[in-house]
Amino acid sequence: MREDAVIDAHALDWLAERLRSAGAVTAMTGAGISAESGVPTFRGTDGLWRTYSASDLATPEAFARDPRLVWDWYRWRQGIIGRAQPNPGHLALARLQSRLPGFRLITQNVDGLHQRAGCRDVVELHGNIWRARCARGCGVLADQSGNAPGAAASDQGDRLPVCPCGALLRPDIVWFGEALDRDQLDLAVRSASACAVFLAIGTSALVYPAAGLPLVAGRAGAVVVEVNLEDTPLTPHAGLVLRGSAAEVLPALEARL
Ligand code: BV8
Ligand code: ZN
Repeated sequence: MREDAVIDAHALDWLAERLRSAGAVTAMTGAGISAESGVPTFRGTDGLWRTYSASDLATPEAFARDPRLVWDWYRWRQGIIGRAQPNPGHLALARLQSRLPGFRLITQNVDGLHQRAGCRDVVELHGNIWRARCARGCGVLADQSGNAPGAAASDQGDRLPVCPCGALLRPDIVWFGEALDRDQLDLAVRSASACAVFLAIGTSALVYPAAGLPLVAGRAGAVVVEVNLEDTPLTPHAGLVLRGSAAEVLPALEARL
């Protein structure tokens, strides 16, 4: 059944029935789910990539060239994200996870808002802004939550964070041209290939390999559902398109479960 209705009750009832009978359900989110928490998206009107260039800030080359510029940008984003609250979209996904045994949540977001909404075992494809790791790769991981607004001022001041091995620490984030964490990617591909329903929520479906996951699910026979304010390259491949904001559509869906 293909429905391009704007959040029509019939489509939500149909989907709720599919979720109830599905053994495994996988949801993947992008920046759109955090937009209503005040976290800028990447490609939206106030999107990060409109103001800043990804190649200047989110690549290993950019960090090698100017680590202070990169850290200043991530600390600015930590400021915004630290003041943000999970919204009804994040909270509805946490409730879906508690009500659907085979539910798996995958995110491209680095903001940690799903975990703050109560979601467990979130597959973070692109890392997390509240973690840093050794830029030389000695394996050290460092908690950055001290940078959150209101957190006890970390003794770091605006010095660049340094690893005990003497190298710089870098944000524990997957930058363009960098491989995703093998285990996280495997888990995501396995969940996509084994689910009966795949929900693609608030993503422009442009960045790979994440954008390939709904297609993996569709090829494996899952119903692919897109929740977005607008069309994306994924729209033609979706079995159901719910045109609306994540903070409205997801609570309405969960309420019908
Ligand atoms: C790699 C961390 C190789 C940084 C990020 C195949 C084809 C073409 C290109 C490639 C390919 N394979 C690889 C590439 C290159 C590249 C890529 O995909 N480039 C794109 C731009 C073409 N991929 C990579 O570089 C990946 N690495 O391939 O490595 C390799 C392999 C092995 C060994 C060595 C190397 C790494 C990609 C990860 C990069 N890091 N994030 C940071 O955050 O600082 S990606 C970053 O951008 C996000 O994490 C996210 O993934 C992406 C942004 O997309 P969205 O989240 O979808 O956000 P966007 O703003 O675009 O869209 C928001 C959507 O929400 C919109 O549709 C909007 O309508 C909607 N919306 C808005 N409000 C709402 C809403 N919807 C609902 N409700 C609302 N309220
Ligand atoms: Zn180190």
